[in-house]
Amino acid sequence: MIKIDEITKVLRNNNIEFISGVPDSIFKDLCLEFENNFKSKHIVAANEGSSIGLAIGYHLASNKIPIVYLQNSGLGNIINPITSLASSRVYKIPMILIIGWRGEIIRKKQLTDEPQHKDQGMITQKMLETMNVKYKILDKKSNFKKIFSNLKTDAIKSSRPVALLVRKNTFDKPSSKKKIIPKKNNLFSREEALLTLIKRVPKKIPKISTTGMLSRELNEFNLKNKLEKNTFMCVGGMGHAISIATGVAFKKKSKVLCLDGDGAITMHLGALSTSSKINNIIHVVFNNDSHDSVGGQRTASSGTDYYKVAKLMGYKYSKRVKNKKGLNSAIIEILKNKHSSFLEIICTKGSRSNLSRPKKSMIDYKKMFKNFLKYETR
Ligand SMILES: Cc1ncc(C[n+]2csc(CCOP(=O)(O)OP(=O)(O)O)c2C)c(N)n1
Repeated sequence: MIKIDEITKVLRNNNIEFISGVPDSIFKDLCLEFENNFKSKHIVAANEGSSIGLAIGYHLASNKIPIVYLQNSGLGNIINPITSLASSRVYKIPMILIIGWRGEIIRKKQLTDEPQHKDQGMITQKMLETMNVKYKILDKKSNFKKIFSNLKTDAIKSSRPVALLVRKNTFDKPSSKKKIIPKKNNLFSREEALLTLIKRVPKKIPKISTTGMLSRELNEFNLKNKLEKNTFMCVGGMGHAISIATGVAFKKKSKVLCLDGDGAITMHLGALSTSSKINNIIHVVFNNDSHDSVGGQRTASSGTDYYKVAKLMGYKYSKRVKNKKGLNSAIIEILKNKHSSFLEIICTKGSRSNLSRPKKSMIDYKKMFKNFLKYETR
């Protein structure tokens, strides 16, 4: 395995002074290392496309090579700024992308991974080739120093984005590990907050849950209570749960509940300008001040008062709660009111280590949900 310390040493020796991205579990320790030891050189972005914009700006101002890191799920978010700005037919901006390869293919075989990573894992190389981004695969046996130096030379010579495609289990743990987010005492965990809320929500209300652990926690509750049918888990498409909920609410008369994360809401914050106009939307954000599901790294919007932002973006009702009592009374108000509602729940990061994964096929979940919404299923 490649030691995290070796990566950071190589980056320092190559005078890398700009790193931006959205974290990924494949290199969670590396992201934490950027956070801890590259503080002034590191920007967590709202979404991966935004990282490309930041990198372009940095290059224009410094003539140096920026680094952008992302999970391959974020490739969709970077296509536009790469192909229409950084590409060799437009502004020719050199940069190095470090891409975590979920659903990776080894010797033409796909490794077992979650359903949302299967297609993306399969087309990742093709996407890079189509975007004219030269890439090298990095695994635990690679010589990082050599590969990085060659890629950097290539980025400079050809003046375009190049990439490192990183396999699972490539990186070792860092030698020193620091906690980056102070523990918030007396707050409930995301799961405790979720269970407190969900027990008060009538069963007839459709739920759309965000990408990551929250959906797994909800799925466990649903299984125990025979409620799987009223939930659509937004397992991929991070940041789009609220738009999906808005689409459902647009068609349905009942209230529709979106269970969101602070990282996810930040990724496509503009969607709130649409959702806030739909009266039957209940938008709940579990704010644990982190990308908890991929390692607990800070979000770009760390410290934001989401309930204030939501109000400014048009939600008629908007509140922040920090405990059971506040949450219980807010949900009673929300279920009574006739307008779009937003609730920010402050909670701690972390999840149970024995949390199960959804076991049915995504098609089965979809069919159940569509039946629940009283649509015909195919
Ligand atoms: C476009 C995209 N980028 C990155 C990821 C990887 N990813 C999955 S869950 C997650 C963190 C979500 O954070 P948040 O919404 O705050 O929820 P939490 O995990 O803290 O509950 C990330 C970054 C992804 N799935 N899709």
